[in-house]
Amino acid sequence: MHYKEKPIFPKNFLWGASSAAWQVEGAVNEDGRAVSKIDLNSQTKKPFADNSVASDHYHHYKEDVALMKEAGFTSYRFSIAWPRIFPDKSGIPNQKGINFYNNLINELVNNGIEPIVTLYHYDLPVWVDEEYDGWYGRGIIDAFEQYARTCFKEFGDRVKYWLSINEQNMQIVYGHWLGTCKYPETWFEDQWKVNHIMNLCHAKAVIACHEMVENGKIGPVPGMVPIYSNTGNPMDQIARLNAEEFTEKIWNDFYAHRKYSNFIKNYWKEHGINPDIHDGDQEIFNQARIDYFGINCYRSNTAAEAKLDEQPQAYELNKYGIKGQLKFPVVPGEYKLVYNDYVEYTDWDWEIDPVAMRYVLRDMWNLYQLPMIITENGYGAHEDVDENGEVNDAYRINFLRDQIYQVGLTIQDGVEVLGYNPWSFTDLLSTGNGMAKRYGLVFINRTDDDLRDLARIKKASYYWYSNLIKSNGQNWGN
Ligand code: BGP
Repeated sequence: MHYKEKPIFPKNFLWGASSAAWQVEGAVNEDGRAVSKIDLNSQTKKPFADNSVASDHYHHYKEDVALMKEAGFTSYRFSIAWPRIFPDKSGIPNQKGINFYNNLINELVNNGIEPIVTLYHYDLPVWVDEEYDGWYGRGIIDAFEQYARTCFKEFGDRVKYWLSINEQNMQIVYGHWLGTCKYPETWFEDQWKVNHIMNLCHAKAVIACHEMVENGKIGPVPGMVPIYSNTGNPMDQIARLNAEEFTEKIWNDFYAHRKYSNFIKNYWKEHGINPDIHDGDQEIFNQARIDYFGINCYRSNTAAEAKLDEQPQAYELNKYGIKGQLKFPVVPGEYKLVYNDYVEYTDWDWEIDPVAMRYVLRDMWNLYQLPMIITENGYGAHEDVDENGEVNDAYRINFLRDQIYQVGLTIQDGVEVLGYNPWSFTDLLSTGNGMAKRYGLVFINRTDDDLRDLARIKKASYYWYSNLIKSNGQNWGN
């Protein structure tokens, strides 16, 4: 639908930005924090980058919150590091870890910034991995519940917006890359057992939040990549639906309806997969009614038919930010992803597609009728300060302007969107590319190999975003 008037954002719209503990905090060995699996990954596996210092937010949090305040933020989405709260299996929480988050939360709240907190964003403590075989053993369910309950008890008086698990769908679909998969030879079947255990952890957190946090709201954070059909060919349409099911819809249907869909149950049957569902699991799911969805959305994908006799191709991510390196997957009989002639691509071959934002929000609303908060969206780029010590990221301003405008149009379409928190506030480590792929509104003066002085430098996009949000989405700039 076309509107004569420019979009109007609701009063109290949550304007902020987003981060995750392991990518921003650093201080991995400080104040009793234990080692997490993703530390080991980031410190040993190229092109991941060593997260020991990251953006050193652990030591700069006051300065960072002051910059948020100056920009006019009304929200900040971040994650708590499980290995800071429970560094070992003793069940005794680490007071120094709790103190850090108390300080951060107080700093935010005292500056009028609503904390939106993710419980789990990829930092699995090594002791959990060793004790319970990572996400493979049901022992993790109690450990996760204890961790979630501790967070609700310690922070629930001030934190009202909670998120359970970041991009569970991506942790399964890209299990090899994100470290969820421990035994590659059996992942085809194991992934559904692991997913079921993650679902139980999510559900336990949802139930505990409602029990313990007065006026608390909790939801999952799917990684959303809306999928278009490559052509009007009916088989491409079915491929589109298949791609959507296997990368996101299976998860979203589960969160919203609290039971497995016929689609996935039939798939398991067809492939002889037993996801190891125990008696009583469904009763737990029944109680886990979510309040909203966090939406991570950066890009779109385009699907086409993949015939049964086509050569399979695994997804190969673009590792170094040189265009053309990404290889889209081919799953014979289900779907393949293809390049889309109608959109531009970033250096990492991610589609630059603002309309995808409207598409995904409309689609999710039509399916589930639940409010949404955008918890990630952003533009990853190679960047450094120029000769004047500035970062003129005009491309990011264009990206954000177009994306936010589409959010506004979606609100005009009648969709309930509560906030916009792009990735990321400061530069931080990209999941796979360290500081080589920057997303921040604020530059962190370091590279992967040189820590420089870790100074915070506001990029052009910081000023632009600040003007927009201080006008509650009216001042779009030039
Ligand atoms: C999301 C993750 C984030 C973040 C972002 C950008 O999937 O939740 O942790 O890293 O993607 O991805 P990348 O850093 O690989 O560019």
